[in-house]
Order: sequence, then structure tokens, then C-alpha cells
Amino acid sequence: MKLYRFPYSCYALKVQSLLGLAGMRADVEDVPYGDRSALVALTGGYIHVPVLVDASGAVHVDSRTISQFIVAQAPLLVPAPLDGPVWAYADWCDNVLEDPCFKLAAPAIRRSFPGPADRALYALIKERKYGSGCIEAWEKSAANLHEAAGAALAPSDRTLRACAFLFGARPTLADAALFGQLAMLRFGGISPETLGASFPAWMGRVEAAMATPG
Ligand SMILES: N[C@@H](CCC(=O)N[C@@H](CS)C(=O)NCC(=O)O)C(=O)O
Repeated sequence: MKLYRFPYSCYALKVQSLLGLAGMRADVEDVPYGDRSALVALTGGYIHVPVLVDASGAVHVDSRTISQFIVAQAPLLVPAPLDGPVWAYADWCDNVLEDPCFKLAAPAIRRSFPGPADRALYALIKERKYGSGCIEAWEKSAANLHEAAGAALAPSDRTLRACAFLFGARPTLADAALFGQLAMLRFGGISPETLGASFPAWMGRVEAAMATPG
């Protein structure tokens, strides 16, 4: 299998974590931000990441759909009867928590691109959606964004002070989704412990489980 990603993408990092937790091996290919021809060749025009090519050569796009594919092969990652809350937590990570997290990480993500063209393209794509100068504005309001992310994460921090993983003793899709957000922040230079004291040790547990699934 092959996972196409941008190295900072929370959705790709979620899928990478889920593959590890499922014990499914995939080569990781970093897509150059300004040259998505490999994605176009695979998908016919979908140029977001993650994209997963499975062992049969089938192409899967969108991290939620990819997660469903992985979970179908590793059902313990959404253990019945907790399907509802586990999927709901993962969807909350992708659709609610992601907002302050990606805005916090965006300035450093832009700086991480090796060339000015990729930095400009990243800014253009964000500005078309959020308005001119949005990345600079997010950098100025980093303290507020950090506070919003910390407040959103406080209940999960309380859970992880008492439990090894979000839904108990074993990692689930919910852990992979949260891991994606915190790994994106870590990529952006924001250390997980500034958002909750339990997060560094929990990330270590998720990483250990990714390396030795089951
Ligand atoms: N709903 C999609 C969202 C994917 C997405 O937005 N990925 C971002 C990276 S985090 C992307 O590829 N953005 C395209 C761009 O920046 O041009 C999923 O869950 O996979």
C-alpha cells in the first residue's frame, strides 16, 4: 500500500496513525505541495491528501472514507458498541478541533516549505478561503488560538490523565484522529504539553501501539 501525504496534514497523520494501529504497512510518499501530478494520475483530479492506494491497487480518497476502509479490516479500532461515540469523537477532531489547530500551525507550516513558490501557493490557497493576510493574522492571534485549542482539549486531557487511551485500555480511531491534530501542531512547533499535561505520554503510547499493533 502507499499513502500519499503532506507531512504536516492532520488528516494524513490520522490515517498514518490508524494504519499503524491496524498493523497495516504502507509506504509513505510526500507529495510536493506545488506538483500534485502523482495525485492527479491516481485520482483523475482530486488534489487533496491523504490518498491511499491499497494492496489491490484501488485508490481511496478522503480520510474518513480511508478510515472506514482501514477499520473494516481492523474492527477493534472502532469497538462495538462504541461505534457512535468513537466516530463522533473522530468527526469532532476533523471538523471542530481542527479549526484552531490548523490556524495555530499554519504560520510554521508555511515557513516549512523549501521554496518561495510553495510558500506563496500555500498562502494563496488559505487566503482564497479565509481572506487576505489570514496567516499573518493567525500568527498575531496565536495566544487566543492556543487558548481555544486548550479549552477544546481540556476534557480529553482529563480523560487521558485517568485512562491509557480515549476509550479505555486500547487505542481506537478516536486516538488516531486526536493524534493527527496534535502531530500537526507538533510539526508546527507547538508542543503537545502546552495543550494538556497528559498529551506527551499519551502520544508516546499511541506511537508505541503503532509500532507494535494488537
Ligand atoms: N476531508 C478531507 C480533507 C483533506 C484536506 O483538506 N487535506 C488538506 C491537507 S490537511 C489538503 O490536501 N489541502 C490542499 C491544499 O492545501 O491545497 C479529508 O478528510 O481527507
